[in-house]
Amino acid sequence: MSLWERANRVLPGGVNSPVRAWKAVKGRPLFIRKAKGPKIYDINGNTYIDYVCSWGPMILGHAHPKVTKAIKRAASLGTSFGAPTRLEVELAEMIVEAVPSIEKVRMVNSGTEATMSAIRLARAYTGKNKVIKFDGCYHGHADDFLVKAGSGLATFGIAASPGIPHDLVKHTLSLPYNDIEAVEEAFSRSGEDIAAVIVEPVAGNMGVVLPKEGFLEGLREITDKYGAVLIFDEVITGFRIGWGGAQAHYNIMPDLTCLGKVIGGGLPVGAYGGKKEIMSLVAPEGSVYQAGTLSGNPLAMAAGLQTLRILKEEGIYKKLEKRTEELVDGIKAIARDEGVPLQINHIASMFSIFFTDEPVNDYNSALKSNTDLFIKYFYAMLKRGIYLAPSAFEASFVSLAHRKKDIDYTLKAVKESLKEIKEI
Ligand code: HOZ
Repeated sequence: MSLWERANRVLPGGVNSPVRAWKAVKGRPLFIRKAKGPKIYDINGNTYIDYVCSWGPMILGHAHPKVTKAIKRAASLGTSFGAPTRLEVELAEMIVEAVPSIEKVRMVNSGTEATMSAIRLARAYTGKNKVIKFDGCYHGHADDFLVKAGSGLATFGIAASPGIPHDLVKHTLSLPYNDIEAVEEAFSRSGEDIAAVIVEPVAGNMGVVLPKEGFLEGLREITDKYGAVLIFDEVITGFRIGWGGAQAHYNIMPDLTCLGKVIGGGLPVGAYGGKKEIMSLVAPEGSVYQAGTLSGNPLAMAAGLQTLRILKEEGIYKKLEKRTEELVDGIKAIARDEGVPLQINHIASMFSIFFTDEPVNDYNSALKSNTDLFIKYFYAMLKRGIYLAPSAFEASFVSLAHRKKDIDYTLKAVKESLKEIKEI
């Protein structure tokens, strides 16, 4: 019996997270044996240049020697104590120093925990109930957010997950991304009961979609006007699009920020933080309850801390951006030469290709892209040793371990793949 068959007998859909099952590309996932630098190796002896990067965390590349050493050292001292450690304080200090709007932070174990805790906190702080999110944004799998969500739900065309009480989801309003008039209108109708607006400041779960000029500014103004909490979900963008995340890049300060991925250096982690005034409501300083046996886990803290120490070095983000630009510009030029209409949305070291000739600014325009062509491209690239996310609605990530030769090799594969899919 194959490993995939065995997996399907004991794991729902054979996986522990839906997008991994390759349903959107109508295939079977690779089983990964190991990864090093920019490459992953499957159990059948194939090697790929990896642009999934574990869906974002591996910004330094896989198995970075310094991060591995930090994890080994932490593990040799014990893997979990359920008590305070120096490492968690140091990582929190680093986050507070880097992310401009965060004064206090609480470590959790995943992005989902971070966003669900941030919403509870926003409701407690404002005494209001409703939450505005945006179509195609994904904030983890807590009940409040699974309405017109991105990532796996976009991939599988699930509008909303069953199992969520209507009484709860009636408090979630999902509006079109980049549509500030829709937000104004929602506030003028129900502003007295809107606790929070949660947004990916750069959307990364319907593919990459950038905020239009004025959108994030508008959110800040409207939430200020109505006394609602503005939450930036920077689980993907935090320490990815720059040292201070999207908020530093766009210079818009949210009240609360959710983090994950990069701050754990490849280990399970999440965090939420923000203004002292709001964060002081979190137990035990305040009465908003949230807890976790493994929160602040020493291995995750050690990996995160070492990752951030490297990212803080002068010129690191510039280097990463330059490498990504080489790739993105190269793909654009090849697509032009080959006459394949596509859009590339790109910021720093994350990007997405949409097979469409229309700009992609929101969920609807993302859904209009040609997913059949994406599937062909996905397999054409895979055949040539390039591992992309198995969905048209996920971001690609470049790491510091991707060298010029990896980019050149990838561009050669893009050229051949675009030629090939044109002919099908
Ligand atoms: N929701 C993640 C991508 N946006 C997928 C995580 C995974 O399958 O590992």
